Amino acid sequence: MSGAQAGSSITTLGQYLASKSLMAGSGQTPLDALLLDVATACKRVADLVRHGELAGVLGAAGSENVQGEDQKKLDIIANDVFIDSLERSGLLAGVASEEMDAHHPIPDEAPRGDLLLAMDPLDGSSNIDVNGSTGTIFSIMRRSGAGATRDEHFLQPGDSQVCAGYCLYSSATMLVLTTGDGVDGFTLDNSIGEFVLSHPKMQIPAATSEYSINAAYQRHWFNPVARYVEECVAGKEGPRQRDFNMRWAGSMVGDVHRILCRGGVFMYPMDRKLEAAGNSGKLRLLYEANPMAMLVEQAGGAASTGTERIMALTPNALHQRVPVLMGSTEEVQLLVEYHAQA
Ligand code: AHM
Ligand code: MG
Repeated sequence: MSGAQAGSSITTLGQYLASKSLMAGSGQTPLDALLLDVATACKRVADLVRHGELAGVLGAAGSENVQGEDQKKLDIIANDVFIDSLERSGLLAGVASEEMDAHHPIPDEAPRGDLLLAMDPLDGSSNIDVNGSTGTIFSIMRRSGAGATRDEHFLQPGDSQVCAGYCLYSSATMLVLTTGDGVDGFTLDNSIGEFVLSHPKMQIPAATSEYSINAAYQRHWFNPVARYVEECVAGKEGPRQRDFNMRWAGSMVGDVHRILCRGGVFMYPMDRKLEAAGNSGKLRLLYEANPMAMLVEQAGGAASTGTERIMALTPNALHQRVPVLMGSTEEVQLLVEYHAQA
C-alpha cells in the first residue's frame, strides 16, 4: 500500500495552519498563505531531487555564488523554483538567498506584501550528485517602513523571525517548521501530494551522547572545540565517563533533523583555516544559522556561536557567516563553558 494507512485520520499542512489561525481568532493569514506556497515549491524541488540524473539536474553549473563557492545545477534550479513559486504571491516584500548576491525584489507589476523570506534553496550541495540528503532552509521576517525593499531590511536578529523551517529531501521528504509555538514535522505523502502532520511537538532531549562535526578539520580547531571532542572520543575512560557516537551527514538539514528526532549536538565552529581565509565561520547567519537556531530553541535545545546566543546577533551583511554550535542543551552549555574558560 502506498501513502497513509487506509481509513486513518490525517492532518494536512493546510488543515494544520487553518486550525492554528482559527484558534488565534483569525482567518487565513498572509503567513499561512506563504507557507503553503513554500510547501508547493518544496514539492517541486523534491520531485527534481527524486528524479536525479533522469531529470538532468545533477552536476556542476560552472558558476560561482557571491561567496566564491561552486554552484551545482540544482542549487540554481532550486533557487529559480522558489522565486517562481513565491514572487507573484502578493505576500512578499523580497527574497534573499544563498545563491543571489543581493535580495530579489518583487517585480513592479506584482502585488507586494510585508513578509521577507531568506533561504538556502538547496543546502548540502556536496550531497546532490551522490544521492545523499539535501534540504531547503528558510526564515521569514516582517518588513517595516515604506518604499522599496533594500538588503538592509533583512538584517534583523534571529529573534525577529516570525517563522523558520526546512524541507529535508531524503528517503522521505519532510517539512519541519515553527511559528514560535513549538516545532511540528510533516511528511510528504506522494500518493495525495500533501504534507501530512507526522511529527507533532518535536523535542530535543537535554542530554545526549551523539555529536556531529567534520573531523577532517581537527588540526584547525581552536582549543574549546578540540577539548570538547577529545573528551567525547575518550568515552567511558575519559572525563565524560560515557561513550559517544559521531554522525556527519554533510548536510546541515540532515544533521539538525537527526538532532530534532533523537538529540545530539551539531558543530560547525570557527577554526584557524576559516580565520586565515578571512571568514567569520562557514554557515550563513540569515538563512542557515538563524532559522535552524529558532527550530532548535523551539524544540527545547540551544544554539550558540560559542560566546553568544545565535538569535541575539544583529546581522551586518546578507551573507554574513557565523560559527554554529546547536542541539541538546547540556552539550551546548558545556561548549559555551569551554569557550568562556579559554
Ligand atoms: P552549502 O549551503 O553550500 O551546501 O554549504 C552548507 C553545508 C552544510 O549543509 C553542511 O553542514 C556543511 O556545509 C558541510 O561543510 P563541509 O563540506 O565543510 O563539511
Ligand atoms: Mg547551505
